[in-house]
Amino acid sequence: MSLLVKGGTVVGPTGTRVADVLVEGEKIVAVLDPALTSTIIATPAITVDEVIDASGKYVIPGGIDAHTHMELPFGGTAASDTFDTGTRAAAYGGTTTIIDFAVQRTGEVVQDGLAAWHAKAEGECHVDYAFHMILGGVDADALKAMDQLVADEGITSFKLFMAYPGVFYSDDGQILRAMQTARENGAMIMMHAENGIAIDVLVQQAIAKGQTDPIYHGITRPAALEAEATNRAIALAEVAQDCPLYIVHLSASQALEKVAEARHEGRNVFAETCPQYLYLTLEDQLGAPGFEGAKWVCSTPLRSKHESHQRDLWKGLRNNELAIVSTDHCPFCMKDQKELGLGDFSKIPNGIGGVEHRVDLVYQGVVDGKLSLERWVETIATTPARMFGLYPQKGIVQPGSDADLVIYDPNGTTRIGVATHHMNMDHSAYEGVEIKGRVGTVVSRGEVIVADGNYHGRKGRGKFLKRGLSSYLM
Ligand code: DUC
Ligand code: ZN
Ligand code: ZN
Ligand code: ZN
Repeated sequence: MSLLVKGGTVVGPTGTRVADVLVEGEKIVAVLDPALTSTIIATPAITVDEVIDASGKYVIPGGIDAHTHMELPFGGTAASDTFDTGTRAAAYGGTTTIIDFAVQRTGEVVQDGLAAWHAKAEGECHVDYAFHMILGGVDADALKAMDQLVADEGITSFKLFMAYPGVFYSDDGQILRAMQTARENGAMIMMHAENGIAIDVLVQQAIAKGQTDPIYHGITRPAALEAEATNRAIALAEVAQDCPLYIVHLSASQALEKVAEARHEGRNVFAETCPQYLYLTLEDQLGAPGFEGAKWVCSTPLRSKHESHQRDLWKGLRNNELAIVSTDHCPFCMKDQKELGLGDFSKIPNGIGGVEHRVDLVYQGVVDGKLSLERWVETIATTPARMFGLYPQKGIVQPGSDADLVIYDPNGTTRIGVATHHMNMDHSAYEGVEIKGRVGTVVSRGEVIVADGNYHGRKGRGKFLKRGLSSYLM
C-alpha cells in the first residue's frame, strides 16, 4: 500500500516548504519537490494506490502526547478513558503516539506494576503507545528495577512525586537515590514538583474552616509551593551529578523562573506545560456555579489570571525554557467521579481530559501570534520524540520515519464541547472554546485512520514502542 500526500506545506522544526510526501507501507520514503514528483512516481518500481490532496494545508508529524493517564487509579476511582477510548480520541485530535504512565503502587514490585499496565493497553490501542514508569516506592528493589526497565523494557523515564504524601510520594532521600541511579543508567527523572507535605497542612486547615468548595483545591496549592519543589528537585538533580530532570505539568511563573535559571546555567533540566495552564484560569473555576468548578480540579492547579502565568508560559514555549506541551490527560466524569468530592474538595479526583485537543489548542497559539508554525510542531511532536527516545522513528516528516502524519486545515474551525468530543467524559474542560484550524486527515503508520471527521482506524492496531534514551542526555 502506498500513499501520496500531495501539495501540502510540510512543517518541521527547521522550516516549512511545499512538498509531496510519499509513503510506502508504514514508512515515509520520500519528501519531494512537487516539480519532481511526477517523474519519480512514473518510474515502474513505484505505484501509488492513494493520493491525498493537501494543497492549502499543513502536513505535520503526528502529535506525540508525552503525558497521559488512561485508567489511572486515583482517589477511589479510575480515570474514565480506557486505552481504547482514549487513544481513539487522541487519533481524532491528531495525536498518533501517546506515552502513558505505568504505575508501581507503594509496596508493589515495579515489574508487576508494568505488567499490569501492559495488560490494560495490549490489544486496545488505536495509535502507538509507550510507557514511562511511576515509582511509588523507591527502595533497593525499585532501583534495580530501574536498570532492568532501561536495559530490557524500553522504559527510559521514571516519574516521582513530591506531592500526594501516603500515595505516590517520595521523600528527598528516595528522590536523590532514584536520580543517582538514573544518572548511571541514562534514564530521565520526571518530577511532579509540588510540596505535598505543606499542601496537606493547608488542605486540612481549609477543611477545618469549612472551606470545602472546589475552588479551595487551587487556593491550597499556592505557586510558591510549586516553585519550592521545582527548585528542590533541580538542586537534588545537581547533587546527583546533573541527572537529567524533566518537570511535568509546570503551571506557575515562579516555577518557570527556577527552570529558566537552571537552563541558563547549562543544566540538564527540562519542563513541559499543558493546554489547561495556557488557556484556563482559577477565575474560570471561581465563576462556575455550585460544584461545577470540580471540572477544573487538577494538580498542579489552574493559576490566577491576575498574575502573569499564561503570558510567561507562552514566552517560555517560545524561548525553549518550556520544551513540550503535553496534556496530563486524566479524565474523570462529573457523575460518580468528580462528585466524590461533594462537600470536600480534597476528595475530588485530580485531572482534566484533553488528549483530543492539544494539537488544536497549541495551534491557536500560532493563530494568536504567540508561537511560530515550526515551534508548534516542535512542542507537540518533534521535541517529545527526541526527549523520550522515539526520534527519528517519530516526530518528523522525513524519509525513514514512521508515516504518522496530520493534514491540518488552517481554514477550518474546531469548536470544542462534550457533544462532539470522543473522550469518555460527561463534560469538557474547554466547552465552547473555538480554534481557527482543524485536524483533517490523520495517518498512522501509513494508514488513514481519520478523514474529515470520520474514523477508519480500529482498536488493537496501535503498537507498543520500546524507547531509547533521550537525545538530550549529556
Ligand atoms: N495530576 C493530576 O491532575 N491528575 C493525575 C495525577 C497528577 O499529578
Ligand atoms: Zn503529576
Ligand atoms: Zn530565559
Ligand atoms: Zn500526570
